[in-house]
Amino acid sequence: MPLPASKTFLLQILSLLCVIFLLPASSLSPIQKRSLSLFCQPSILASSTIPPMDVKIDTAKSLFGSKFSGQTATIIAVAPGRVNLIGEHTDYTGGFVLPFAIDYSTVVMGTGSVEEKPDNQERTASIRFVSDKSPEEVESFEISESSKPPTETAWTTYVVGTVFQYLPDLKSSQSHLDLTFTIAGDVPLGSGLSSSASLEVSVARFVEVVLGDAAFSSVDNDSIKSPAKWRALRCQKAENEWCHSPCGIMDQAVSSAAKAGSLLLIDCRSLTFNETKMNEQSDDTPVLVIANSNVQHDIAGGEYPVRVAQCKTATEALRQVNPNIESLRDATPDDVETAREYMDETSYKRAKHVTTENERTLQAKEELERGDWNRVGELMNESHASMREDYEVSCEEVDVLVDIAQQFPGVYGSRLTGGGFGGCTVTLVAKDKAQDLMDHMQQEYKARTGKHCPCFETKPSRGAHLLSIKDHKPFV
Ligand code: GAF
Repeated sequence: MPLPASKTFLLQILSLLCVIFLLPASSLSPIQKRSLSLFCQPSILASSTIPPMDVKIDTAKSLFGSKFSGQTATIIAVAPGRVNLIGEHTDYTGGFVLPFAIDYSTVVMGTGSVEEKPDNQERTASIRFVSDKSPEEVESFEISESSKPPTETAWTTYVVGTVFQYLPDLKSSQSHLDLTFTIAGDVPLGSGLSSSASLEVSVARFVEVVLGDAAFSSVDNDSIKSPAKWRALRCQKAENEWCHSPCGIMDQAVSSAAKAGSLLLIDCRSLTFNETKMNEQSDDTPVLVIANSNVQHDIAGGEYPVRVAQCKTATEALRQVNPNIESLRDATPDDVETAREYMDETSYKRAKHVTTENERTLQAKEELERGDWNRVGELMNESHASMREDYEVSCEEVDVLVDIAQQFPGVYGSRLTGGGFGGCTVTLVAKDKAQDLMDHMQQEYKARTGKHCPCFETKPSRGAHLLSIKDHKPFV
């Protein structure tokens, strides 16, 4: 599904408008992100206050009314973006991560049905949708089980690739899935807060409602017990295979499975989730502040796939000292030292980051529950140093943000969050110092880089869920 030139031009104009009017564009593709940077340096991609859910719902509703006037929307599915507290670049080697969902999210509203078509030779789907980022454009796709991913990824590929994953659930080769929906989102684009996972997971949750009992019927019985896990796997597959992005499972897993008030320790090999609450017994429970460097991050291109490959090379070297090491998840920092003579310097540094980061992540979970904020902060600082020195996924602006935060009184720890090469930082700070910190970061960051850094305070929010079409309240 390559984009025609006229459409690409239109998308560039829309991307530019997103920047000008400060609208975060949660559902734009890496191609659109690149188009955007052709026009100008991204300035402000996130606002300091998170727009209320009602704004997204109203947008989705009025779009549905104007574009699909003959139909009635019956389903509202929501999926959030995420912040990772610690455990970075460990998911694609089966390690541990400790993210949480945030209030920035994507809403999918619409209707759908499953029909039997006697002439069908294979399972098929018709998908019609409109996004608030390109409200004039009704996107329309016909897919079947034999559809192939496009060579060039457009933002629509995240949607179509996700729907494709659900085709095997249709009862027979005569079955046809029909979907009509609108998308409204506010996860800031390219800021490392998982706008793409939020889009995929919200679409997935929507499709599951249309499929009803048939959802996940093609997987196995276990899927009924843990739909969140299978949803995450399917969304990751959509991103890996359809969008050519070799991401791990973290973003889709937390967007799919997070519980309000909890961080989620995810074992990315077994895909088991362990809810982790910050100890709230004492008055001194700190808060989490996110700061956006406004440097664009893009995991489909660039260095991310290089890191994935480097981890494989390091694993091969580690196998020479221990053949039982299947991935970096199986190795300890001591193993890495032992195998150092079989590795080049780059492989050594990558393996050192991943193995120490896994240990830091497990420890951070314990300390969060215990309420040892100083130790959590130290682990965050160590994690950032490791990402900067050994994994080399930070950048100058992010280092400046982290430096400003780490020096501020009341801050326990600060680090880059997400894929890196730009994006956001997460800072653990005393509650009564959070506002001062945000003011100080904005001022200092501007002085040191000339850039603006939108900041917001956040708390762990809930993962994918459905809202009632009547009163927009969540179904339990
Ligand atoms: C991106 C990827 F999508 C995740 O899978 C993860 O690897 C993260 O970068 C780094 O921890 O968000």
